[in-house]
Amino acid sequence: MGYRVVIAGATGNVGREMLNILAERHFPVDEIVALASRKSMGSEVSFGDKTLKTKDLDTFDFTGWDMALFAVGSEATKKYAPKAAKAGCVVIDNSSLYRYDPDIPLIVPEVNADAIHDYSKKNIIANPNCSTAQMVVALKPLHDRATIKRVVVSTYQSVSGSGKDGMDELWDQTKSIYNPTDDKPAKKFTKQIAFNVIPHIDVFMDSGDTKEEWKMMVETKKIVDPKIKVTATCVRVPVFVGHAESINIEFEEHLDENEARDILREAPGIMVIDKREDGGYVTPVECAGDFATFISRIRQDSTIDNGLNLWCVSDNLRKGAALNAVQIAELLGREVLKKG
Ligand code: 2RA
Repeated sequence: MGYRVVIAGATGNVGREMLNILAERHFPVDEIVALASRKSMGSEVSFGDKTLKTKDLDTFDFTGWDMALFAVGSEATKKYAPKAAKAGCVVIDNSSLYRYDPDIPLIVPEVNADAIHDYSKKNIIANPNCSTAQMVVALKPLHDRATIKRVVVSTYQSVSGSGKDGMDELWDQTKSIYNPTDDKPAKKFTKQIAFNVIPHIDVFMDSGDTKEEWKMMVETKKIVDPKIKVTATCVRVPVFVGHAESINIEFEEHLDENEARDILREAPGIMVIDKREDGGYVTPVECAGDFATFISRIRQDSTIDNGLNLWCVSDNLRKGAALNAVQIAELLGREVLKKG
């Protein structure tokens, strides 16, 4: 016996990946339904070798459904997630709406799986921001060994993080560069993204940080350890899929780079590709479609006591969103609902 699963937002980048990954990982599904907004209702999405016709999220009755994976953005989540939760359907939400609610667990299964037992307070579980998810997978095993004091991270985030419109803008703008009569000015992004990088993701806050940078700081504290200090600079780059991060870590005690490499090699969800030679590292185009969080360029930071640098790359639609949500669903099934 399996689960009755709802995918809300099934026609978006993340919703489609949720369906792909549920099928790839043979999640025990008795029945699955794909929901979309009224304007996308009736469109077809794939679930393994099946085709699902999307139904209307607005009128859907969640009663009798075990879990609902939401990828609809904060506004629609606010309207429909409480309705699902009240009907007894556990919500796993990819938006940022509930991540900072003290009564709602924010989970990366490789890092804080035990938090799954807190789901029952509101029948909602939050999925972290994509740039946070891959980073905390790398931080956790190192924190357990040498206690992290401070993290300085610069991100190189692909356009798929901003949705299909962002991907279309990169594609169209790149083509127009070679065809000046077909000028494609910035719309989705604040400036040209083709052959350019933009140090601005989400909105600016009074501190001068962007909300994306704030999310990395706050979510790392909630998922790993509230004592860890994080400062981030989040940058949009002309890559379709795959976020990359340059991470500088300061520990309470010394951690040798070779021991760090061995720890990461053994850690869940991580693939270490780290050779000091041409091509001995991972780049975003190689991570797209993969489940792993890739770590390269592991090396001591000799400018501070107990410092380490590393390079972290992962598919932002997978570990950064859909895969993490499916892993939470697997955890919920294994530890709580116990069907399947
Ligand atoms: C981005 N992390 O990359 C944000 C939301 N997915 O745009």
